[in-house]
Amino acid sequence: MRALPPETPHRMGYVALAGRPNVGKSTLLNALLGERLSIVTPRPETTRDRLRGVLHGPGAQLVLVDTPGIHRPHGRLGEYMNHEALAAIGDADLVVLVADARDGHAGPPRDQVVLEALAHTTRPVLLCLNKVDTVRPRTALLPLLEVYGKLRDFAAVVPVSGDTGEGLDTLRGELFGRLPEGVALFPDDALTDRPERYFVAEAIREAVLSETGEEVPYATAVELERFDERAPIPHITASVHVERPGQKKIMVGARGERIKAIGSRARASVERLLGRKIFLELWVKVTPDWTRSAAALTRFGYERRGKRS
Ligand SMILES: Nc1nc2c(ncn2[C@@H]2O[C@H](COP(=O)(O)OP(=O)(O)O)[C@@H](O)[C@H]2O)c(=O)[nH]1
Ligand SMILES: [Mg+2]
Repeated sequence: MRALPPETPHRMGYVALAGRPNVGKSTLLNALLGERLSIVTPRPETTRDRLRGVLHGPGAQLVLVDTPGIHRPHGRLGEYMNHEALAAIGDADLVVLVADARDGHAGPPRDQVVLEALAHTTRPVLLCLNKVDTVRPRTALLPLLEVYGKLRDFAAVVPVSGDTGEGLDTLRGELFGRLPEGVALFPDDALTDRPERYFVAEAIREAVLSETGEEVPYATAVELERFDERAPIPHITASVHVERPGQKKIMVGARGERIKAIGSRARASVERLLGRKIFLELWVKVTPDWTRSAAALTRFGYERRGKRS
C-alpha cells in the first residue's frame, strides 16, 4: 500500500449500486471486489437483500452495497426487496445507477421507477452503463448517453462491463475520489459483514434458480436447519420452501432427478465457498403463500432492519 502524507484524513463511505432488475448490479459488485460475494443468475429478482462488500484503498474504506432491483412489487417479498434497495440508497454517500448499455433508446423509460426513487437523493449519483462488452462500436453508446444526460445531472458517467472488467479502474477511481472523510468502520481484512450461514443459504438458492426454469421463479426460500461448522466434514441440512404443492413436484422432478441436480450443484458451490467437503441434505417443503406472509418472511430472514444494519 502507498504511504500517505500524515495530514491526509482517512476516508470512508457507503456506495449503493442501484438499478432495475437484471442490469448486472451483483456482477458489478463481485467484479469490483474481485470476489464472488453476491449470487448472479440470468433471472431478474435474484438479489433479495442489501449486501455489503468492503473495498480497501490507501487511507480509505469504500463499502459497496448491492441491492435488489427496484421494480413494481407484487406481494410482501417484493415490497421487502424494494425497501431494501431504497434503504440502501437513503443510507448511501454515493449512488451508482447501473443501467444496461444494450437497451438503446428503450433503456431510459425502463429505468423510470429507479429514476423516480433517486429523484430526492441529495447525494451524488453516477451513471454506470454496464454490459458494454455487448455494444460495438463504442460510438453506438452515444445516443444512449445523450438520452440519460437529459434525465438527470449525473456526477460522472462510466461505461463498464462487469463481465470483462472494462472501465472498472475508472469507476473505482471516480468512487474513491468522492468518498467523504470518516474513520474505518470495518477491520482491515474484512470483505463483508454477513455471516457464513447467509452465503451458504444463498449458494443453495442460486443452485435452485439455476436448475429450475420459469416454473418456480420467485417462490423459493432457503432455510438452514443444521450447519455444524466445527465438524471436519460439516453436515448441512436445508429446507427449500415453495408456495404450492405443484411447485414442490416440479422442484423434486421425476424420480427426484431435479432435486438431485440442485443438490449436486449446491454442494459443489458450498464446498467452493467453505473450501472443504460437506454433506448436504435438502428437503423441499410447501409453506403456502410465504411470499405474502409477514411471519414467514421474518422466519426466512427477510426482515426489515434499521439503518446500515
Ligand atoms: N454480457 C454481459 N452480461 C452481463 C454483464 N453483467 C451482468 N451480466 C449478465 O446479466 C444477468 C444479470 O446479472 P446480475 O448481476 O444478476 O444482475 P442484477 O439483477 O442487476 O444483480 C446475468 O446473466 C449476468 O451474467 C456484463 O457486463 N456483460
Ligand atoms: Mg442482483
